[in-house]
Amino acid sequence: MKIERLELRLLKLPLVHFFETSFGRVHEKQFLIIRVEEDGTAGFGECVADADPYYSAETNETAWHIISDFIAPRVLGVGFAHPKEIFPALKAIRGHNMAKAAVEMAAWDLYARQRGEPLAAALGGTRERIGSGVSIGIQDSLRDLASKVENELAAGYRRIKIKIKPGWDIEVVTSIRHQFGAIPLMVDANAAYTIDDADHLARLDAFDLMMIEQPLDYDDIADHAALQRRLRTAVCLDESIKTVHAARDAIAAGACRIINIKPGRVGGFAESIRLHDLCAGHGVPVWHGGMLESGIGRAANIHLASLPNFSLPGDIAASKRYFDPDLVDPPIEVAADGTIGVPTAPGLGVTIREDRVARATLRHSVLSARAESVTPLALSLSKGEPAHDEANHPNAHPSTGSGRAVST
Ligand code: OSB
Ligand code: MG
Repeated sequence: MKIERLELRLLKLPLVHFFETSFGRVHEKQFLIIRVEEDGTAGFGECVADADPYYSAETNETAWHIISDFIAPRVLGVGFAHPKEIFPALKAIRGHNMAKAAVEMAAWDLYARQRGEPLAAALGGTRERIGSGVSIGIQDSLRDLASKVENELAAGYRRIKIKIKPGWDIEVVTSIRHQFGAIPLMVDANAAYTIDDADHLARLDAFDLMMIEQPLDYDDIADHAALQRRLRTAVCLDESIKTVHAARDAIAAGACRIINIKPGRVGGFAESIRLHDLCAGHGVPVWHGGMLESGIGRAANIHLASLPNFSLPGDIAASKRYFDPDLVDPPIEVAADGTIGVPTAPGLGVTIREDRVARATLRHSVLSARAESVTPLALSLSKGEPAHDEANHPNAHPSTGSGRAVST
């Protein structure tokens, strides 16, 4: 596989419903879509960075910069026998896992399409359907929350996750348990507490939750270990697991009993598979997280979640909860039994509606490795001078780490 052309787009889509976590409320989603191409076949990847650095340090702007200036020059025109070679080829770039993942996952899609097989087959997936859960944001009232929970249970979802924060926690869980009984229920705090809240969080033990996700700070393994010793409820880590090493350390420290895998957070599919296998080897169940992805990222998540140790329902829900219309045809749907079928067509296995992608685009840039498209501007590049791409972004300045990427 040799990527000849890499296209970046910044998109904006309104959310069907606002989504609120402990770090704020969002009404729309801005995100990057990466398209890679070889011999007329394209692969797509969605970047899960946000407009702001709240869930993670990365943003759309940092991802745009890192992909244009550092990742593209290391993949364009380079022969890879397999997409798992891409993450190691980016080792010189520290961090920026979401930027790396967007390109790496697009390359996996391209690879699978070239082989004519679904992404799940390339990744080593073993199930035909995945269990689906929902993540319900913080609401304006307990009544609003109850009506959402009721709708999602009626739709068949296999577990309900509710977002909590100080002031929206014990009372909320009490009321949901009271109204809905023994439903599969968990909470996600997005790092809103400190170890000083351990007594308070221990009150959640009374409610038989499946787990409490990321209660403490995003880089704090030691305090999560102290908290897990204190709780009967399983701790699940999300934000803290940015690398396979972090997972190894968290498991060794007893900081969690469950891990949430988001390929964007760990640098792509190859690292996700390593993380999945590490957890399987330690008897730690995993589930697939979500980042309010469009159908492009959502389809990718479904393929990954078909691997065997994804034994708990994940945050991969139907398109219509997020975007109307979504960017893919058919939209992602959940069956009455709370499962989603893994697409069987090549690659992501969904049709990307490039018309809708184009309509949602705020900014667009194309980088190319093809010698025949070298223009006078691009020629100056090979002499090591700064280049410009076709971005209408004043700060866009894709240079050529290796002198390989040239603008078309
Ligand atoms: O913590 O899992 C999270 C969304 C954005 C950022 C972080 C998280 C989430 C979700 C939503 O919980 C999951 C989804 O439905 O995509
Ligand atoms: Mg989370």
